[in-house]
Amino acid sequence: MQIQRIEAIPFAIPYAKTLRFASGEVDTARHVLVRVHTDDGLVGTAEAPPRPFTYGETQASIIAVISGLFAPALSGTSIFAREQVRAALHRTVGNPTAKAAVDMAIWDLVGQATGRSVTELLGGWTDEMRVCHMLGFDSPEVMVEQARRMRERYGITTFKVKVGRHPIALDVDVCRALRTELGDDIELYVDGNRGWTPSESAEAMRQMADLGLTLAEELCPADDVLGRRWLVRQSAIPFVADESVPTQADVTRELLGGSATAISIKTARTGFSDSQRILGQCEGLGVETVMGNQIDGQIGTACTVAFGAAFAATARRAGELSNFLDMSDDLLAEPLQIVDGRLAVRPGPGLGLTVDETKLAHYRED
Ligand code: MUC
Ligand code: MG
Repeated sequence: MQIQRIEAIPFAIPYAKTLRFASGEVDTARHVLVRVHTDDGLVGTAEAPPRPFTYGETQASIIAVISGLFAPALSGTSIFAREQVRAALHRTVGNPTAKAAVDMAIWDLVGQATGRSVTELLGGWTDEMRVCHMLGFDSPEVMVEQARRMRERYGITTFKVKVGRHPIALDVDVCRALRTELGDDIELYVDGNRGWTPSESAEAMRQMADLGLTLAEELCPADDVLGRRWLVRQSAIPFVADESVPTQADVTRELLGGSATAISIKTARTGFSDSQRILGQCEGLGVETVMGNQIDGQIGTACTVAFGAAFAATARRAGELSNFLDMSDDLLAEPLQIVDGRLAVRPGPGLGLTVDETKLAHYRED
């Protein structure tokens, strides 16, 4: 069962509501659908979301690296030789979401070929996760209203609040309003996307100390090396590294350097193979993880839940699995459903994904 060819198809689906955060904004999901074909007719599916403000990748660069380097390097490789696949991908530096999508599409093939779901192959812990919704920048009234709607309509009770604005009161007011209006039974945590300095971050966390926040993510840049260590030392809650940890070595550096005390695992950037390694690293070091969101569509979200549900350590917390609700449409023939605040792993072998070919024809850009 050998890899024969790889398609990298650009598509664009508008958002119903623009997501704004400290490092950028997204109003259209301009992603790349990755399809890995085998010599006996199986097709593995995943998607790569270009995030130039986080990893430097663009839709064009993802297509170029997959078509120009990864496809020729992998042609003829067995889908079961995952270490060979990984070695071939890692010969190229960077390009995390392009590598991750190819890796996950090949895991999808392994599942299809063996009649097992990817979740079973990875760890088989459970078949669903609690969902956390990400709230982008807006006024306190609008953000409270969105959270309320997510709770009423989908049963979601965990929210990651985007922060990192100036003045910091803009974000402090939002978090306070969410806690006051929605009560004590919702979980709230914050993600600064490097928007603040270490001292602004410390001041904001002081002002929000009574709000029962559970995690603080990338409040300031990891490149503020000493400032970030100073901030993390005084943090009363786990400090999550997200965009500062696209590789295993980055995880080691951030944790051992004292610049983070928890890790966001994003299958969109480390696929299944490297996410598995990062999870092992974190468990071995006694560090908590959260399943993060790379502003994923439904295919990316199905990948995140497939991985998150596979392990006890990743299924413990709510995973960031609902960004697709803010999109106007998607590519899956059977849309993902969040019910009672939970998202189930897709049934069936592999990742269980069927692309609606009419929708793909409509949204593809090549
Ligand atoms: C997140 O958790 O930061 C926004 C930027 C990025 O790289 O990912 C998203 C969500
Ligand atoms: Mg983040």
